[in-house]
Amino acid sequence: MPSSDEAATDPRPATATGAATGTEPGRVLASFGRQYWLRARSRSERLAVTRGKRTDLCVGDEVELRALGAGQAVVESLHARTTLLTRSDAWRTRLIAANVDRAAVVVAGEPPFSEELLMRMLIAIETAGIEAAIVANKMDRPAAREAIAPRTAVYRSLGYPVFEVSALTDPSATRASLGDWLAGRTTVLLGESGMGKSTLVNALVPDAQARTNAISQALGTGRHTTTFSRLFDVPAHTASDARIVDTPGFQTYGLNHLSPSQRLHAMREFVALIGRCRFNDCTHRDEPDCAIRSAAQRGEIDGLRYRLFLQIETGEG
Ligand SMILES: Nc1nc2c(ncn2[C@@H]2O[C@H](COP(=O)(O)OP(=O)(O)O)[C@@H](O)[C@H]2O)c(=O)[nH]1
Ligand SMILES: [Mg+2]
Ligand SMILES: [Zn+2]
Repeated sequence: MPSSDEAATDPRPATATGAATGTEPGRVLASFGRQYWLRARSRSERLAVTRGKRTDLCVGDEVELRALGAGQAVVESLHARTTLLTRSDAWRTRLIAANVDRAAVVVAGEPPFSEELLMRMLIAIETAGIEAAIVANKMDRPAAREAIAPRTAVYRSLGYPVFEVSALTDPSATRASLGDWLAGRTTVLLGESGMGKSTLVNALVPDAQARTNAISQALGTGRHTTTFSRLFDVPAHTASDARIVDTPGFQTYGLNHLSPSQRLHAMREFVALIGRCRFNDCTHRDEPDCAIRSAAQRGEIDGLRYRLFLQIETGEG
């Protein structure tokens, strides 16, 4: 656990705050390398650096910060996280967002979305103990709508909330559709580029662009304007007590940080079949009496998800 090192060597109790120590709680609203944009409990926002070159903080993290004046601060310690969403390859794990309750994956029929990427994201989200939903965007386009309908039906039948919206052409209906689900939570938005994630963020958070510009300015001209994740408050008239985290569009989503068993258990329709194969070490490809393959062949579980799962397992080795 990378985050525990510093806390363990910190003599102050984790709950120490205020005048005695000169620190106050804050939240990471955006992160870029070793620099963080924080909001203190006093609601002032400032740029912060970490001690000891630590880079293991991410958007959503709760920290203790010490103001240094001139809009600067130093992060003294990291509070325990309720959740942590990550992605990984064979070499490293990247932090996406901390302390989020929910995740919405934005998909659309035009351009066609990658269902393998959607599955990878859902597997990571659910294994992290985060509630998932799917936002099907561009419903104003009949062709996009038709292309996506059979697939969203599968996810609805698996129990995922599916919100059908047109973020560009009907932002007010989009806000009405998502408002209740967002209320009282912190939600991270994920999706491939081109699906309409920025359009959706702008529909939910009208000052998102202005706030992003302010952060870019604090960092120095034009840096990273579209490549960092940001946490925004959703206006109360759209959803009360709601926050969303916008993320850059991912073209890949590695699951190397999960075990094969974790990936298998995140396939909702597989769960009732696990342990029913003839062989304990069944890979669910071509072994005789594989309960999962048989269910796919009989049409009891979705064939495409079954095939894409095998493809994901091949990729993850
Ligand atoms: N027809 C239609 N186009 C949309 C909608 N939402 C976004 N788009 C368009 O899709 C393209 C990609 O949108 P953008 O928000 O930049 O996607 P991102 O890469 O996921 O952030 C842009 O040309 C948008 O105008 C929608 O609801 N309907
Ligand atoms: Mg975008
Ligand atoms: Zn099997």
